[in-house]
Amino acid sequence: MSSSKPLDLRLPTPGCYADPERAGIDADAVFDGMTEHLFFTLGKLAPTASLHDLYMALSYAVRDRLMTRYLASMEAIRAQPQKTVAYLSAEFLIGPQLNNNLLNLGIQKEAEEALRRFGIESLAETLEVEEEPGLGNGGLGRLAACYMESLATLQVPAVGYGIRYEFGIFNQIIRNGWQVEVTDKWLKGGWPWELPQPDEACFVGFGGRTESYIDDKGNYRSRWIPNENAIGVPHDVPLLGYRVNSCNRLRLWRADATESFDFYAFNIGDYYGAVEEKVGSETLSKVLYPNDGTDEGRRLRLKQQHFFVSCSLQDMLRSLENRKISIKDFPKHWTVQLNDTHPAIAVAELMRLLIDDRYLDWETAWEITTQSVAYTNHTLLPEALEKWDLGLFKSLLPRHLEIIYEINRRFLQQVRLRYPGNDNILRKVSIIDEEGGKAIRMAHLATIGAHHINGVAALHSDLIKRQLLPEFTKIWPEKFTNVTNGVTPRRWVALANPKLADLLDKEIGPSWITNMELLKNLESRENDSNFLEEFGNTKLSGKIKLASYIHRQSGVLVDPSSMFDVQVKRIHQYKRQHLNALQVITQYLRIKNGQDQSLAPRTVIFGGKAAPGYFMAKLIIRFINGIAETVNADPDMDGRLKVIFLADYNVKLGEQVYPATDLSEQISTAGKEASGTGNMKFAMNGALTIGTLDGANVEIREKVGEQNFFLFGKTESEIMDLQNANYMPQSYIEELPELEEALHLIDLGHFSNGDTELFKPLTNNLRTRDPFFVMADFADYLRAQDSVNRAWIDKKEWNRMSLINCARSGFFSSDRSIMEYCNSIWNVEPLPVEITCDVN
Ligand code: 26Q
Repeated sequence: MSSSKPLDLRLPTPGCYADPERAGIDADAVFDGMTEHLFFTLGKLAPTASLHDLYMALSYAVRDRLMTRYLASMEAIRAQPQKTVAYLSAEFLIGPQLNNNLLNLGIQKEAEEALRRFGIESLAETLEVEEEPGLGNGGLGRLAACYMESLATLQVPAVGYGIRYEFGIFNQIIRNGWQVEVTDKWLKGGWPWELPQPDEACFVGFGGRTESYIDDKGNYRSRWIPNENAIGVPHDVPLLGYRVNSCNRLRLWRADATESFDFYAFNIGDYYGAVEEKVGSETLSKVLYPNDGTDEGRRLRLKQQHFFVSCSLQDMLRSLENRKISIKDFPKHWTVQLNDTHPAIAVAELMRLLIDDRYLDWETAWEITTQSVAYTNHTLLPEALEKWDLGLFKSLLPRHLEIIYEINRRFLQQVRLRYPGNDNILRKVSIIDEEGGKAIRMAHLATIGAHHINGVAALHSDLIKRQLLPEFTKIWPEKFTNVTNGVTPRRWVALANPKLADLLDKEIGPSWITNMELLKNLESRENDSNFLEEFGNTKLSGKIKLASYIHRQSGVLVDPSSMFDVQVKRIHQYKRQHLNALQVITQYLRIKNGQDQSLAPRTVIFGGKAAPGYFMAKLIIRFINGIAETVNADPDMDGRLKVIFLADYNVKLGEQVYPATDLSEQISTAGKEASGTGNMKFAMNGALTIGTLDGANVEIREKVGEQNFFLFGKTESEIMDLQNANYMPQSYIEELPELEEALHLIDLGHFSNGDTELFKPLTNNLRTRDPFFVMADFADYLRAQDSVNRAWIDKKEWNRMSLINCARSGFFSSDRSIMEYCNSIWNVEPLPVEITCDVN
């Protein structure tokens, strides 16, 4: 400590959990905290500390300042008989933590000052060294993170439960235009934000058999004798709300080997056998499955799901037992949200824990389960709907299978009473899929076990009812609802776009950050040229920053005054990055043919990862890079067109991209994108959208107004009609010479150094099957892009539309989404946390 004051060593008193000195939030206190951590925690001397050391020291100092709030929040939950949200998700894509915590604590300036005293000029360069934990694939994982942030900000008690993958989503590098996957070693430099809690570890079983027995009271019971097990060790990440004391817990389970089972093997000298089992159970939390959208049905994935779900439910039950609360009151204390079907095994596991371990009868257990569990669906794509092969499931979870059979038997009985003689409906709603090899449909298990099922945008929720689960909707219309996704303005505006945030503070006052509807007040300035220019300048400064990043990464110079036209998201055929890429080729051809008078100068930017086994998606990345190479090397394109593929798109890069975007590409085939959340981040940051009537685009367009949105493409029902008729992409190609020419040029090898075979799988697919109707939407997409070009000419008008997009994006704050979940699904209330001692 540089301060000469003695440490205040008062013992913790109620409401005051620590030495207030150590929780001080002025620059002096932060500096002292850093000094202490450098020395005692990191074993470093200030003069020789690296930037990474300083990042660690600052992070530890900030973490200290979370602790009072975190422990007070945990204590408030323990002491109050109030409901807590348990958000179960296989993915939490929380992104970098330091700046978020500084913002929410309100000490960005103080931290910057403290760093200055160590000779570091800017906070930004320190933030740069933080590794983000890539514990998710994309939208679903990031949504979980936005929701946890809003829950804390709204002071709603919540625990996020998930897996602490040792290796998160792979890092993407681009080699010769192809994606190459590299292991994500996010823990290698030490990650200061987690608190391991080995004393709260839980046991989980796998495999083995079940048996019946008669208990002391003469009742027939079943029990599970697993033949393999693992220990889940909680690693807790404190998640602080914005300028509140509420600091919730993200509890991520790491799998450890158990030793007890192997003492026998060990004793008889089978040392390697014992170690093998240890290695086996440790692989459980090793790696995140990188395929979003396709269900691979892999054994280890099912093990991961059961592992984290079982640990989490045991943890919830234990919390009641510790507080001497009756298990029957579980639904009064916990509301369990399933983030897609990945944690849907919870329905069977909660039943098992209640019946086999706590000896409740079936009816009571079922009542508890169905009053606690709710399910969010995130996809309609048939290939993404989770199904587990029955044999595989039985070999891993034999007792759960028995329970699922019983759930199904009772459910089908009800359905039979309601629809006598209708075997067709029974087949359709059964949890067991009897077609082909028998399989367990996890969406059916979740739907039957949940009190609410919601989709993530109005259109999507409607399609769930009409197409995905129509029979269930008839049976339980009241269960089905919508909660349109949202994103947190703290990360996606305040952190990502400080220039815009400053302007908003100045113009409408700082309350927008927790009340995004206030952005509406910007509309009064829509005709104020000076203000529009100022607003436009925040965008320009975002573009200058991104341009410099692009230059550093790829050596390509892009012009910040050109239109930044951006599509960042997972690479998937339904998201149609190839539609965008083809459009770029037509723009290129127009320039080549001297027909570029009305074209706006554009920098077209792509970013996103492809699932490693998804050939077409990887070929699309290669295709974009092929186009980029040709276009960027052509002097005719100078000042007119540039194409960039940003490698390794992740949360951190997203924070650079959203503020720098003029045009947001949201061009999925109608009916395929459940919601999208990037679309919201773009709009909040003032980008205009070119998009289809899909997912939340529909609502974005409604809110921002149709004049301020570039709409194109077939509607969901038109797509259905095409699908049901005999869709022939060739007929659309023949009608459009520009499209024909673009495809022809690709086949000539123009974007592949003369290789005429490279992109054949792509062009053949588009010419013959075109499963996502790229050809059917192409002409209308070109038309919409032409109106984008026209709109770009009038900068003031563009800025006005941009302002309106930002001003009307308030609905897409995750605070609004979370309030809807609280009121219409969870029935939970905020629990403000008081801290009595002075943490200044
Ligand atoms: C399933 C089984 C086996 C292996 C992997 C998976 C798996 C993993 C991740 C399946 C799907 C995902 C992720 C899906 C996802 O991110 N969906 C997106 O969710 C967003 C939040 O609701 C929506 O905005 C997007 O529209 C939706 O695509």
